[in-house]
Amino acid sequence: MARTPGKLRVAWTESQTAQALASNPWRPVSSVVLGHRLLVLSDAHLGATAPEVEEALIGFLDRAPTLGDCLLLNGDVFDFWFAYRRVIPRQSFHVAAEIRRLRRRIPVVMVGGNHDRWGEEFWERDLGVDFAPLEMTIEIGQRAVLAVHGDGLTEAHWSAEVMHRITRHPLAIALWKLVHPDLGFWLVDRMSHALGNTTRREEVLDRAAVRQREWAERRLAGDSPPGCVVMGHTHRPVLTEPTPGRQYVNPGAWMDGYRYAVISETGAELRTWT
Ligand SMILES: [Mn+2]
Repeated sequence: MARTPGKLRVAWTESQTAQALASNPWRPVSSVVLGHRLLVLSDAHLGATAPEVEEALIGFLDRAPTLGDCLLLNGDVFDFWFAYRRVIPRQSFHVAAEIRRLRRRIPVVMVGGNHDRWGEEFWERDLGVDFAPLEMTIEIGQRAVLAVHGDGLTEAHWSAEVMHRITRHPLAIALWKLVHPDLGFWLVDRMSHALGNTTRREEVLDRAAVRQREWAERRLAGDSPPGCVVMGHTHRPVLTEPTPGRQYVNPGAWMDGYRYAVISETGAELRTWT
């Protein structure tokens, strides 16, 4: 399936980060390297998961600078997130505040998932977090890392494709913005299965995970491949190296045992937070 190319290419050097934060803490800078030790997590589905999932994530964000030197939030951190003009979703407040606090210490970037793609300029303007709704390429040392949540690549059923087109359409997004947020969230609670990814059927997820890996391995074997492809969405932890030095990573879901990954210039590791 054809994909929109990455909206932005973000990176920092340490001194440029410091400089940018000193002159204007609201805008991140693009330059060369985001960091050398990238933390990746996705699929916390906050709002639909137990309070402990949020508490653990806040603990992780607080300690993140001791684990890595930059962070990628790779989609579906929130079970629903939508950028209204003047209000923000209440259930995301604590984690958003913690992300803001962390952003003062290390670079943070975010890619939208099928549950929280509608970030618009909120993350960048209010939190200093580079945000891309579909995919992003970042530099970790000399290594290009392609980050994509993974929805739209793995669903075999036509209805999922229709849903992806609707939820990504500018007109649908503009109309949704006119719905009162309390009503909007009430509606989402009732139709969240339609956003996809709520299936817990093991064999469906297994097949989706295989399609994701195949997609990633095609990207790694294609023209000007990245050094690493990272995805979430299927909640299946995976680490493969189809070509020496080129890896596909899925950290698995934060909501399933607080999983995350660490990607460096030369390797990647699957981890769990305790
Ligand atoms: Mn997802």
